[in-house]
Amino acid sequence: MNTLNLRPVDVVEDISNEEFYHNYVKPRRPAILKNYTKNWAAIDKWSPENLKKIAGQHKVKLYGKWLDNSPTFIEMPPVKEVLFAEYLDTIESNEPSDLRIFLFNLFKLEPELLKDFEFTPIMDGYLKDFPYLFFGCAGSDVRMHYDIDLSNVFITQFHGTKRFTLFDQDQSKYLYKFPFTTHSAVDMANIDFDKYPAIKYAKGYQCDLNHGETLFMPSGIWHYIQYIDGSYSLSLRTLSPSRLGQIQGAYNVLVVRKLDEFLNKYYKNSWSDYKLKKAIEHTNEIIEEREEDIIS
Ligand SMILES: O=C(O)CCC(=O)C(=O)O
Ligand SMILES: [Fe+2]
Repeated sequence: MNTLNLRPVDVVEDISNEEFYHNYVKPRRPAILKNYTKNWAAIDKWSPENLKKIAGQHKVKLYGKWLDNSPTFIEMPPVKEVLFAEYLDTIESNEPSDLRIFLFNLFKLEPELLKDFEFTPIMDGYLKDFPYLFFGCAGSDVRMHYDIDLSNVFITQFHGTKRFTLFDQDQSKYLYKFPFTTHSAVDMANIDFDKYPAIKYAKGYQCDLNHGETLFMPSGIWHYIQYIDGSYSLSLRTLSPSRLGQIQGAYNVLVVRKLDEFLNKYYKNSWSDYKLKKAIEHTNEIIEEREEDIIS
């Protein structure tokens, strides 16, 4: 059957730091945290209206749909630049649009916003210089990837609902990863099961995240995100729990990504064709083996 194999994500009310570590961080299991934001003024304060008052005058770069570029290129050029207030109006209207802002460190421009949340002490190792905001209009989506630095992410939702489809790192073999990147070739909004048949073997999770809830995305977890409503999130990161993960994360950022950028620049189309061919070949080989095992 051409469907995804997805189960719900655990919903956690109150949990001690020890339990959180043993049940979620160490086994790399995602969780929706209901109380992560219990001391955050931001939950009531960061309405589109207030953000417009505080920061509406800044110019922001907007990005479109990833498939409008070559799917193997990870860097996307912005499609336009507008006033933040104007973009927030589009989000609030809930009109469908592909326009998004990502990795936005608004706190550098408006540092007083830092007072509205805390790095909730459920675990250690926060990367406090990198609190990022992500915005998207209703109907926009974020292509399936895992975060290159292999940090854990606490992503808190504001204003509307977002849908997350998640796969553990050990499911990578079914996910058509482009070599030298942490991105999948599959368009999850419209899955082509003929071209990407292995995806039906991947076991994952799906959940909706609503205003004030936080999703814990453990180090290395694949995520595909759909903005059901025009909305936004704050994502806080902590270092990968294992030393090996930290080294691998730094190596990915400093070596693998740079090499990919270099090859994109100098061998544009042939490098891109090679990555797409490898992504498909590699994953389809795995399912051929799997299907042979079932027959024999
Ligand atoms: O929510 C988004 O728009 C993207 C979030 C994401 O990929 C992340 O926090 O790692
Ligand atoms: Fe991500």
